[in-house]
Formats: sequence, C-alpha cells, structure tokens
Amino acid sequence: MFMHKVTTLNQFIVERQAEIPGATGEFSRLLHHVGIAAKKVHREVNKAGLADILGRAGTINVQGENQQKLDVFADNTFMDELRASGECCGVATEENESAVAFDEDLCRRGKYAVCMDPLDGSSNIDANVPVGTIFSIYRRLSPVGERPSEEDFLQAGTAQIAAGYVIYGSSTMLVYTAGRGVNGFTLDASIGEFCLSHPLVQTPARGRIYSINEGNYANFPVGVKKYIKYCQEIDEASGRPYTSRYIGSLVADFHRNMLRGGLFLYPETSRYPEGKLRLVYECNPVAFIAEQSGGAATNGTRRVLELTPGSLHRRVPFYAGSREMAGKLMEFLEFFNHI
Ligand code: AHM
Ligand code: MG
Repeated sequence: MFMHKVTTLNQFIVERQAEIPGATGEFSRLLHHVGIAAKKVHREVNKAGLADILGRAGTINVQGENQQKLDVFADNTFMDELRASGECCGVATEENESAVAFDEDLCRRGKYAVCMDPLDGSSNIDANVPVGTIFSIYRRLSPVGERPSEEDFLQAGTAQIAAGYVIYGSSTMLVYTAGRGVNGFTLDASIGEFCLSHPLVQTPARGRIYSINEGNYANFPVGVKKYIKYCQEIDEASGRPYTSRYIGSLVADFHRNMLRGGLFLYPETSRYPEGKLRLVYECNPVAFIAEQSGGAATNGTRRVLELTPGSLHRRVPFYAGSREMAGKLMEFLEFFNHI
C-alpha cells in the first residue's frame, strides 16, 4: 500500500534547528523532551475516565485554586522531562509561586528557561472538554553555570525563542513557533509520534467567530460591549452576525479560531479586574503563535508581547486572533475609552 512520507516532530526540529540564532542540538533536545512530556500527559488525559485520576488532589495551588490530579501530574511530568533534557536551567509554572531552579550541574549549564501552564482549562476535565499545555522558551539572562535568576522568567514576550501549546482534544496536537511561522503536529498514537499535519498555519485575516464568556457581560468595558453588539448586528456585506463559540478552555478556543478565523476575548471583569489570564505562561505564548500565524494579540491598548511582566503570575486583559477583528475591537476600545 502507498504510504505518504510523514515528517515527525523530531525530524522537523532537527531540520529547522538552524533557524534559531546560535542554536545547536540543545534547543532540539529541549523540544524533544517537551514532546515526550506531552505524550505522557496525553496518555493520562485519555484514560482519565477509566483510571482513578479524576477529581481533586486535595491540594490548593498558589492562587488558592483546587488542583486537579491531572494538574499535578502534568506539572510533575513536564518538570521531570525538562530537567531530564539537561538543557533547561529552571521552569516557572502556574502551579508554583516562584520559578523552580534545577540544581543539577548539567541543568545549571542549560541555556534555556521555560515558562508554562502545564494543564490549562483543567476545571473542564470532569466534563471531557479539551485541555491544553502552554509553553514558552527563553534564552536565560543569568550566566550559564549559575542558578537561574527571577529575571530569566520575567522577560518580555518579544524575547521568546519559541512558544507553543499542546491541545488534548479529539486528537492531540502540538503547535509551536520558533519565530518562522507556526507548524502543527498531530499525535499518531499508533506509532507514538507527533507528525506534521498543519505546516505553516495562516489564520484568516478576517474571521467570523467571536469567543468570550458573555456571562460577564454586565462588567465588561463599554468598548467590549459595543464590539459584541457589532458582532451581532446584521450586515450581509461583512458576513455579520458573526458566530459565537466559547468552550472556556483557552487553547481549544484559540486553536479553533486560528484555523477558522475569529477573535478570542478575555477582558477585565469585576471578579478579575486585571483580566483572568496570566501574561507569562498563558498570554505570551499564545500571542507569539497568534502573530506568527498572521494574527494579532493585544491587551486592549498595547501589543501583548511588549508588556513587561513584572511578576510571574500577573494577569492581563487578552484579545487574540484574526488581525482585522482585533483591529476593529481596538477601534471600539479606543473610541469608548475617550468619551
Ligand atoms: P485555568 O488556568 O485556571 O485553567 O484558567 C484559565 C482558563 C482558560 O483556559 C480559559 O480561557 C478561561 O480560564 C475561561 O475562564 P471562564 O471560565 O471565566 O470563562
Ligand atoms: Mg491556566
């Protein structure tokens, strides 16, 4: 039987290594280990309904949230794999107050610092809704050979060397960019490899999906309220009304919109006056992917990638997706901010 030639993630990253300025095999090894961790989390997510892994671990994370067992599993798994790669000096995750420095000699010589949300959308796990891992890779600022410093993990998003996400959905996909476009790999479970399925993803400039938790409508900024009404207006020329789609799982909502064309919105609300999503390990990696697929990401006034984190768990309003939709939203925000 004729077989198409498949490119696995590992082949791809080795071939593309030259694209990363100054990168040698180290960067490829790091991504390879991200892929291994993703496969392990995939395996657990897929048997979540079968094994005694659902439900709460009985622990509370630094932000006062109940941790799900799979949160803990994903955090430990990515941490272990990044440590095993020997290329990473430390990891900052949603689950830990401060960045974790790897103390092994090998790791101290690692050039890279990683920020990640090991299992985003985990409150959805019990309902079999897609969840995701979001990651961001920086070149460390502290001297190689020493303990990493906090600044290594608090760099602006523009300094990302690579970023991506894994979506554990109807199929499991790993999507990443190293600054030369976005490529998506689908896990072929029969051979246990991520295979290139979505080369050079380009998001439509003009989308028709808006994704927002409209239950918070009363508390949205006026510009966002007006934009939602604009999306709902009838205008045949521009294809409105648009379609509303919201899963409540950032990776899944963003991924669908990237492929189909749309805008994801999470503004400030009364419950989350700064916005809900975390700049360092949720917004920045997704913003890098958004821009690299031809889209845009803003906090309403500024490009997300240019914001200075200041602290690891900082939250920001987040709008990401098709370029023209983001532009239109910005017009509404600007206009209604000034009256
Ligand atoms: P989490 O990091 O606690 O899982 O929260 C982040 C998730 C995102 O995946 C999603 O976009 C958002 O929370 C949904 O929030 P809400 O339920 O308020 O609409
Ligand atoms: Mg999260």
